[in-house]
Amino acid sequence: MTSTPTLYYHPLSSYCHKLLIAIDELGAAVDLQTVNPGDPADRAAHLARWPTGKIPLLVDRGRPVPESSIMIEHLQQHHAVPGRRLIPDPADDPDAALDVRLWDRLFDQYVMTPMQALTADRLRPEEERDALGVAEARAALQSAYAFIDRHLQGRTWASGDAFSLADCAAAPALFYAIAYQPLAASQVHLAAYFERLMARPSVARTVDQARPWLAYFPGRDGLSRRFFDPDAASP
Ligand SMILES: N[C@@H](CCC(=O)N[C@@H](CS)C(=O)NCC(=O)O)C(=O)O
Repeated sequence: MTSTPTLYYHPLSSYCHKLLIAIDELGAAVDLQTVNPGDPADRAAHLARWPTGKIPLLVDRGRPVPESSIMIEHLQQHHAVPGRRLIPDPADDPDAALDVRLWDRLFDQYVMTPMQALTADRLRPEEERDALGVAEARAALQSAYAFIDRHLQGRTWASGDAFSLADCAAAPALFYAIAYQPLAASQVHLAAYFERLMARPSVARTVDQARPWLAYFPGRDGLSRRFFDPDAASP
């Protein structure tokens, strides 16, 4: 009998969004358990589950399965509705599988990472803010937007023809990054891709479950009003 894995997560977290989108796409049954990394007791309990203390974390049959991309591959292998995939079968097309992994890595490292640096800076006391670090993170985002925009010309999704792991990584990374560093007007391919991502039902549902929490996102003032209305919010 297949057991139901538990996903330790928080509804606002970008990497947790990556997992929620993938779970939805794969049709996987997962129990959700909220972790608040800002709460000392929650954090201590979570560190005991896995030593990095990061969310999301999947626990399957008592075994921790860390790191978002590995969790998604694990869910695909063991818990997906038959026939649903986010990474092509390497036995069918090894290059297609590699390309999906490449674009997953590029979104995590070149969009998610500088976006997280900007969030971390906003959460610091004023006197500990790092203007140089902020400038570098903004420049990193601008450079990533430029190469991703070029890559997306003539494409629907980030890799191949189908929605994939790479798009699961792209959606939350871009959702939060654009709030800090808007796209340039010329980046029309990336702008259109962002709209396709936001219209994808799995992504729309993930954004919807985050809406009550967006008032706590430090970059909330940069979010489009369709996602967050500061006048309607009551944090
Ligand atoms: N490489 C990890 C990154 C996960 C990550 O950065 N999670 C953030 C939330 S979006 C986190 O746990 N932050 C709290 C902390 O670092 O203590 C993955 O792919 O799962």
